[in-house]
Amino acid sequence: AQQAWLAARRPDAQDLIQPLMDRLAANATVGATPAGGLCRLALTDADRDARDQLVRWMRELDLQVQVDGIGNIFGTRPGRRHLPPVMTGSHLDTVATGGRLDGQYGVMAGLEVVRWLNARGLQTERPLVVAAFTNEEGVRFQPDMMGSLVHAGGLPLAQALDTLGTDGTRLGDELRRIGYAGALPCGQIVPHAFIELHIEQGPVMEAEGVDIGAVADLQGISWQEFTFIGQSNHAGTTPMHLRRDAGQGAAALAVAVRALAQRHGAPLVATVGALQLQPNLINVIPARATLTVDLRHTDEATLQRAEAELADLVQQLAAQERLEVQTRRLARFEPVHFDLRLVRLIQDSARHRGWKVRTMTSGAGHDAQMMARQCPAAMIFVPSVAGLSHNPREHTAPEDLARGAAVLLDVLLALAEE
Ligand code: HGY
Ligand code: MN
Ligand code: MN
Ligand code: MN
Repeated sequence: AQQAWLAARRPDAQDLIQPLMDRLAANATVGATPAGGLCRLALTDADRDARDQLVRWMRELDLQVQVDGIGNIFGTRPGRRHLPPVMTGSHLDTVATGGRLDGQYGVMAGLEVVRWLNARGLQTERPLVVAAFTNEEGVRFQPDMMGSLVHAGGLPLAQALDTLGTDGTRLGDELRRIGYAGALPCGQIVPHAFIELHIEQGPVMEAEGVDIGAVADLQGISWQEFTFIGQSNHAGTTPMHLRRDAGQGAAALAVAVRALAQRHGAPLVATVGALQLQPNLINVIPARATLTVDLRHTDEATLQRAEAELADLVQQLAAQERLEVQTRRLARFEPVHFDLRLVRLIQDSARHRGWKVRTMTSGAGHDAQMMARQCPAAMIFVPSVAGLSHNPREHTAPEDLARGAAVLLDVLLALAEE
């Protein structure tokens, strides 16, 4: 029955291109950067403006809008029956040097599915929900995927609200300041299934000429911050053997982190993304050095081993440079395996449309990995040009964006009829 229902209704991807591109272009006017990307750190004014625009669009589409205690926004399209809804969604916040598609694409495509159904007066058995989760990127407030993590019960709301940002602000205060401390209890909406549409943000699909990625799993993520503490001193008068140079500790660790990743080999990836020296002056030996290490791997035991090796390295370097060292864990998520039945629905839709589909592992973290704690979940990927993301030059061809939206529509409708 489902297949027949689907076959009778599926739109050509072409039908979706223009409205989707128009919606993405309108969305990209909020928090736009001179480089042509987006800068919408969670709970800033730019994030607020994007949220306000989304709520306006949801209301225009006759969706019932609800906001929960961590600021997650849900737009519900009623179904014929009061059943657990089929949910799709992603995030509106970005890294400071973000592109126009990361997160945005999944939310805007969800709105386009609703618009397509409204235009045809089609009602699904189950309600449909489009979601925008708070603070997926975790740049200003850690951990990342925070809104969906609280929704899925992985982080108590009170603890999340007390999180202090890298700018010293308290998350709960910022949420209230922008007007998105909502009344809906977190986790109240329990979906029948969750599907997230996202750009790959990596080079694999483009290299292999793949149209649709059916994401079956997502690698584990470890975020830590290390602070080396030495002694600031005069750069000219202090002999090398008398120094306690925090900067040397941090620089040595950054080099050692890459060697650790090379020793383990793919798919382990390791990144020193942030590094601050204090007092950061040309003629003063650094007293303190703070750096972050992002480790990821598809296998939990290997990720744990890499973390243990990193901990040993940090201790060795601190001893060698006669430094103290403090460690702060900022996020830790185990690898996630998505629901194979949903993965197959994605594959079926792509194949039925004659497109090349590949089963994939996600290198990036996504809200779907948190939703997988609450209900069956899976992701649809489309290719990223040159594999670029977290970069204003992030780009995906409109035809590819439309293909992803068409597969999303197929899968959501199939799930909404069961
Ligand atoms: O870091 C990540 O992978 C996610 O985009 N926050
Ligand atoms: Mn994203
Ligand atoms: Mn991202
Ligand atoms: Mn992400």
